[in-house]
Amino acid sequence: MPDLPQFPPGFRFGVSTAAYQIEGAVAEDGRGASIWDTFAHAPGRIRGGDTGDVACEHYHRWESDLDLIARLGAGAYRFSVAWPRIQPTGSGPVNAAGLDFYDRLVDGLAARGIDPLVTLFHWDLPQALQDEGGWNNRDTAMRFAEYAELVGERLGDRVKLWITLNEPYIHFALGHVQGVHAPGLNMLTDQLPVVHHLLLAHGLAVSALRRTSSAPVTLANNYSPVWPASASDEDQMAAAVYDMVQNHLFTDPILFGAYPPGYEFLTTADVDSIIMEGDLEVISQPIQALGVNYYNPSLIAAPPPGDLLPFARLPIEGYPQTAFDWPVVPDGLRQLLTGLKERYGDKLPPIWITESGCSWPDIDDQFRIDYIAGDLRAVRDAMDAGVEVHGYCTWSLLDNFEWAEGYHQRFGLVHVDFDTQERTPRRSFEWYGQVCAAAAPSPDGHPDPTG
Ligand code: GCO
Repeated sequence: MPDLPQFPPGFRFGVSTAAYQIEGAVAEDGRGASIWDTFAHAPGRIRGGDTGDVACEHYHRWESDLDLIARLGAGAYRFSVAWPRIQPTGSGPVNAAGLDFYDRLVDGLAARGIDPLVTLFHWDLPQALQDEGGWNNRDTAMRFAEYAELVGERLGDRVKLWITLNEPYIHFALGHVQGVHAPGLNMLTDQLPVVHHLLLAHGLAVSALRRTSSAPVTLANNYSPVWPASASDEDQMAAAVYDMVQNHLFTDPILFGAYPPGYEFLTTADVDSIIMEGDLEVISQPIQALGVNYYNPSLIAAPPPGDLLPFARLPIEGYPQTAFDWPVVPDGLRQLLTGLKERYGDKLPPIWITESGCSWPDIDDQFRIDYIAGDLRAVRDAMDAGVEVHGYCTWSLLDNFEWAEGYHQRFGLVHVDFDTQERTPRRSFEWYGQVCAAAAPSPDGHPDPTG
């Protein structure tokens, strides 16, 4: 039995994936192109020239993959719906075959006693909407609400938790400023419309899901405790700016109904030409949980002279490193959870850890076992300090398409041979199965994800 602290009755253990990273079948059953199809096929964008065209062939192997989750004994499975399967051009009539796939998936989970946690947007925006400006265009938020309504109407009676957006900060920063993710833009000024329209899309989707489902709604941000490189004013200022953009920009408007101080640098225009009357009321509708994706802290210094960004990220030395060269700092998860509690107080809803995991290639992966155990202990420490946490989903069930790294980073409890599609459970799979088995059911026997 894993040497781990006890979690309260009803606490859920699960696994996370995302559509473009595992499904493949990118041109089947009416699916339209997404910005990730376009980006991955652009020369030089993805390590090794990899694409998500085939990935883990989950679209055709979903039943045996759900059997793997059931073998784990996981209580929850977080996956994402590919918008281009539901509406190939991001608007207009439903593509029935696409929605039918997720209908079967949700029924398959129910048949195995696994709660579906559904992410509506895990970065695969329909390319046709990007051609109209993407998130820089306010209309995209309206299209997202229509998409959310269609999915809510079909799946809303069985979904146990909705996640509107996955990591809007990462999608904004890496996709629209650094250009290393889709849509591959380098917007160095006037980024506020992208930020605001993502948040507005979240708010409009909350309204749509309220109309079509009784399940709780959240969104998942990638949070990172920010460590200033020194006590100098310059490093402290840079760290404060980074903390604002990564940790507060996509959370304050939702939980406080206001942007964090200092956000104005994201535009040269009058903010009232972007933030319309009533928008913040839509964005700040109550959510019933907050999704937290955690990987590591951020060590921040003032940028070198002439650098375009107002901060510089430094490597964190002195900690074990994953195969992705990310530092392993489990206490960073405790720091960020207690930090969220300190900042948001009684406005902070219960937390779901929607992602936590590491890139590690070995089948005999004690490294991954130790990683997950460390994060679980950090979660327990935060709960003992008063933070309400209702579940933990590790990233990921399967090795999969790791964005700009292609298939060179392996995050799965299960190894995937991408030449044969053979799945091989790692040692961490068996270990995590024991963690799931130790989960105490809630008094009513079938715990609600929000507890
Ligand atoms: C993210 C995404 C996942 C990644 C995982 C490892 O957090 O970037 O949600 O799709 O694959 O986090 O980077």
